[in-house]
Amino acid sequence: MKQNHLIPILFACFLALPICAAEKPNVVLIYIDDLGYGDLGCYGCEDIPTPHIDRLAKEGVRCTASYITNPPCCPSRCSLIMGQYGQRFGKYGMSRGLPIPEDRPTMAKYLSDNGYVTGHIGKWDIGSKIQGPLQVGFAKVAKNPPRKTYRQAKQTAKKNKKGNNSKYFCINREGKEQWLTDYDGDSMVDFIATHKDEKFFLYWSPEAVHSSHRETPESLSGRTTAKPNRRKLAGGIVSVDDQIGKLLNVLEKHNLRKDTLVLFSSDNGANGSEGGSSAPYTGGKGQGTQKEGWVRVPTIFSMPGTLPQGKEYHGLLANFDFYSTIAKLTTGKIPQHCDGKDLFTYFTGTQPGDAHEYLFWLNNEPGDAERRHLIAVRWQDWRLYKKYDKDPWQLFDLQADPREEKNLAAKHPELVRQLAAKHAVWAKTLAPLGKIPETEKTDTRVPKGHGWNLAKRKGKAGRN
Ligand SMILES: [Ca+2]
Repeated sequence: MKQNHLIPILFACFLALPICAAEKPNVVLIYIDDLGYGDLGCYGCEDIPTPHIDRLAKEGVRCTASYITNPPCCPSRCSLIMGQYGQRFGKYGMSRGLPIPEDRPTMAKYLSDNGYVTGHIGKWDIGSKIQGPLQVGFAKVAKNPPRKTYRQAKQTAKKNKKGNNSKYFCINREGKEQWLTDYDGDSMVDFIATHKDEKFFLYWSPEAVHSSHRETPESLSGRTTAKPNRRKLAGGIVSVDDQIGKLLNVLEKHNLRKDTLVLFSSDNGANGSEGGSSAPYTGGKGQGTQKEGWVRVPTIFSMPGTLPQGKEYHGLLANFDFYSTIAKLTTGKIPQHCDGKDLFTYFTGTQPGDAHEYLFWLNNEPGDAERRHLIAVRWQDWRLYKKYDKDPWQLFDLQADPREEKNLAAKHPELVRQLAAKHAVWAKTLAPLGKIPETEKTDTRVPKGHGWNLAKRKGKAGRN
């Protein structure tokens, strides 16, 4: 019977799903600033509607143990773009201005060298002052639109000497005020419509939802049921969700949804001072930077037809896995310098268990804010951490105690010893603390205006 022959063929195809997919898919990487683990509908949030991000999860893989090993903004992004623990290139804390290495390709350069049109929209905060997006592998970057100017400093998002510029209202090409996140979404649509017939890699890393949200209009906040302490932030998250809606629309319009990996994540945990939530975990930005909520972030991979849909993946992974996963998907191989794994093999079940048996933290740069110091290990359900070298280790069972209220170090000394020993072995493989160059006068990071800035060298983005 023909039907009987068909079943094994279909089954074989299912097992080899990534191979059956488009040969060179597009990639849209979305990296939200300070978005907490508990602030999306698909992660249990009830007061902020996020239907489009929830749809990504429904049509993809929702990761429940996705980590930032190098918080906050700057180190997180450096680790992401290099596909490595930041300590592999001497980054042990914020260290803004520390160059990213040039002896190994950034994610953008790797994809550019493999025939991709590479574009960036939004906040950069990577590398030294002369390492802007156009210098490290992006072919085009959305210009930074002019911001609305307030007459009185007290109305601005930032009270500083530079003037009364808005953080979240820009002036668009038509001369009208527009919410910056919304403007970014239009830029995403423009990029995809322009490059729909090529293979593209788009990296959107908005200012959203970094503080301060004091300008958030009621037209956004009013769509939530959030309480006053998080109502402004909630409006900012609603706008992010709107842009995911635009993104899905433009992909569908050009029949690219199945040919495009959409990867959605956050650069570090929730900002408690804005009312951000790490639920069911505790901690986050500003206060609680030794706790789980500072480093565990929402992460969704969506690629219908290639990845399973509506799946939850509970294995340990980190943001440096994104590079390896994207490289494997687009080129079939992973650059040698990468610390990450091809997550698709775990999502599709080809590989069982955690993508990483252990994840490590060593964020103790002498010049960084001490409140962010963190030395830690994750293994299975366990979290071992301390703030300073001299401190005793604390051990928590995150499954039984997600709020980290019961230190079990005294109860499990052998486990503490084993995990600490693993950390010590890992730490020996790292580079020494990097030095930030003293003077670099040229700042090439964020061009001003509307439209796109292009890399100078035709056919080959970046400096080398
Ligand atoms: Ca951040």
